Amino acid sequence: MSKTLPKDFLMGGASAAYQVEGATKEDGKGRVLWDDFLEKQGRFSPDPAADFYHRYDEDLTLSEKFGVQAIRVSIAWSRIFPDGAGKVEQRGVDYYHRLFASCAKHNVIPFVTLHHFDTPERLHNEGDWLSQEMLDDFVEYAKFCFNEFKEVKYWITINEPTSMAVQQYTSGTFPPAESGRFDKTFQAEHNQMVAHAKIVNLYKSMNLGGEIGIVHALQTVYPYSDTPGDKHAAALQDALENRLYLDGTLAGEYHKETLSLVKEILDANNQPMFKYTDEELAELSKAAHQLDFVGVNNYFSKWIREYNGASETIHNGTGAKGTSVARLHGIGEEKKPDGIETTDWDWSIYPKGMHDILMRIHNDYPLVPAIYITENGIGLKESLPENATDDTVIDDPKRIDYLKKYIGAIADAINEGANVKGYFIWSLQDQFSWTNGYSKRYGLFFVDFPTQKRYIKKSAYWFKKLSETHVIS
Ligand code: BGP
Repeated sequence: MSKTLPKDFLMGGASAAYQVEGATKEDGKGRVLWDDFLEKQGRFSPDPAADFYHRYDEDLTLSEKFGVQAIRVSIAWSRIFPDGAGKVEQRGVDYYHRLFASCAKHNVIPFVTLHHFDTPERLHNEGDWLSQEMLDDFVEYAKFCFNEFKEVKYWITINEPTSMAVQQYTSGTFPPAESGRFDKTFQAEHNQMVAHAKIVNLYKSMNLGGEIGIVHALQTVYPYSDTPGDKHAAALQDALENRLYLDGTLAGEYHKETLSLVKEILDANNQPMFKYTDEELAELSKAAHQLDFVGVNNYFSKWIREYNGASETIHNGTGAKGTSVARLHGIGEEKKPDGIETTDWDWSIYPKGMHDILMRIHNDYPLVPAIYITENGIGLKESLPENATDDTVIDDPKRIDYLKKYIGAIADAINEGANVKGYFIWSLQDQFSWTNGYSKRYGLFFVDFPTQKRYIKKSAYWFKKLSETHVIS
């Protein structure tokens, strides 16, 4: 029998400003941490991305047609405050009002993220999430948005605080590209949680009648085997990537065992424990008690085994299968059990991981009222057939297969009690990928980047049917 989703389950598509808008130098937009980094790297440019800055109405027209009832967008902080704080750029403000009006016209609900990896350049240079100035300016920017964009009813404070911190300071794939600095990673994680909490508490005190949440990257971590060493290594990896965050934002307190795992990682690397104050902990607790929802981004799971060597990470940024390496000193190494299917970017395809992380939130973090899947999908190498016409439909059976399995796992978790209220596919249309450029496509809608023409993928038809029937078939 086919699995089904609840009748009021929301079907959405996800995006992020820097990955879709393009127009990075238009209408007074300020520079962000990526501009210089990508220019120096010389591999790919964030322009034109999906040219969403000019084509949002076209994409929202497609969304309405294909059963996409909600869309995740982010506001580019540097379009509103080009320098991170101070002078407001009215053209940026006007753009987002136009975007939200287009959402309303097409019956698409916007879920709006305030920070999706795109820190303004000046604040990044002053220490990014490690600087107090950044934290204060972020709260001010959020306050401005809440007062200005009253048409928005769903807010997300920060997208994937863990990925940001880990990629900035542990694996070095995001600017400033430092590696092995677990002390900076944990401090940046904590600081983001405090900023998030202050913003939740502020929003709730404003009584604007909307909802607010946070989005976490939660890759389920399993021990490679049942040995105590592998189990402990998995617990350490989980503390780095999931547990500290889940505790801080969903329970509003760091559990003793979580802190002891964090300290163990730092001790092994001769690095100091992150700093936190009682006042900050009180802020976290207050926010966790008022949070409306948590967003879960889950693509893959990890298996970790004991490892005692030096840190070494090789990021697969080209889609050359089998090239990823991740071994972290004081934690463990990634090793997939035989038989686990992977994408070209070595991401495991493991729907049970989605189910398990949802049940963990349901069981271990009872304060959370609701869960949305805010990102899930598969990156594929796709191209336009040579003889393509305007009506060409791109065949993407692997995506349909992936979605069926993962959304099926979500339906299972809902049946077991998890309050999952919606699903956003990553991504709505093909977009710019931070570390893979334009070769890793996730969209329901294919974007021919040179012409910016949109083509429909078969998965969009599949998605439309699911959105209309709520039957996964
Ligand atoms: C998430 C980010 C997204 C998006 C996605 C896919 O971590 O929130 O912004 O990029 O991952 O990642 P990638 O483009 O590296 O495949």
